[in-house]
Amino acid sequence: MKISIIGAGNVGGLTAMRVAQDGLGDVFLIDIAPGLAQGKSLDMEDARSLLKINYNVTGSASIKDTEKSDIIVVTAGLARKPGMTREDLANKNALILKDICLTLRELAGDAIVIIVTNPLDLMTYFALKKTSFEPSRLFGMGVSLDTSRFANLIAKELKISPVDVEAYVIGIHGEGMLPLTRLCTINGVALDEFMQEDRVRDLAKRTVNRGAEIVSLLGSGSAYFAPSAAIAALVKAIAKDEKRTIPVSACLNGQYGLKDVCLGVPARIGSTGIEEILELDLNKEEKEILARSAETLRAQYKNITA
Ligand code: NAI
Ligand code: 2OP
Repeated sequence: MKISIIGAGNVGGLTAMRVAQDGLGDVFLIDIAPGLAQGKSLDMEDARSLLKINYNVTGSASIKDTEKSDIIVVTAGLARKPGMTREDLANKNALILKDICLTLRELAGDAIVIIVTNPLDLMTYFALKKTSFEPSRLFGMGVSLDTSRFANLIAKELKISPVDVEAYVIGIHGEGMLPLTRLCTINGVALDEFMQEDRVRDLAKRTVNRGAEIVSLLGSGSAYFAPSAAIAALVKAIAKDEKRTIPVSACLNGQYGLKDVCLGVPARIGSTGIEEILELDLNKEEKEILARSAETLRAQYKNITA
């Protein structure tokens, strides 16, 4: 497997390390900043004898090195600063993505592409339009990170292992995300058996704000430990044809009553990318929130000038 990661910043660098250490394939780390990807890949190589793992990581400043990749992760672009929303990054990151997409279409037309650059759902849709890739082969990572954050907060509150929590977050990877509190379970038992409704609502709110909370604590840059873990899980599901259900930003085609918009929904992920988008049994209020999110994204997309 050839796995290319475009953008060797905080998220891309750590993703390269996780994917290499998991033995998922030969990793190509690419960044426009001279020396950055090469420097990080040499550093990662130097760890091989300590870790007793023989992985291959190649650093490059040329996007042409993505040629004939099986999987491509796009993390190139600006990260938000304190006080910024993800949407504030739209135009600048669209410009960066535009050139990358044209190259990918030319050199790696058979790859499965995971978009990470924010604002995630808008950039995923933008990349689909620019590459003309099949929607099953190009999708975004966002709500699996939010789901993991929600599970973590629930586990901490109940003083249990996060492994036993099944959380659900769908919709926009942004302020409009939809934590599905009524579907969350602990080892199959509904969350409301363990926690008062107002506590659950509070944790859902903290999940929505978690990215901003981390941005404001870091002072510069945004989260990368959990994001890179979420990306590595998707790469593994594809590389190992795991057929795992993982929420991703997918281009809907009638599911949830919506079409031609990228939104976070659970999907079965395997070697061909999205094998199926799963439709949760949403209530009227939840469906309305998703429909409003789709409208918001469509309006925001119209403002992208790249
Ligand atoms: P960073 O600033 O550490 O790294 C971004 C890298 O992209 C820089 O090294 C830069 O040189 C590189 N880059 C810019 N233009 C490029 C091009 N044309 N070709 C190759 N490389 C290029 O930022 P970080 O923290 O790694 O975040 C990257 C992006 O991922 C941001 O847009 C951020 O908002 C987003 N993000 C999304 C998450 C999600 O859940 N979807 C989670 C975390 C970050
Ligand atoms: C996050 O949620 C920056 O989108 C990224 O942390």
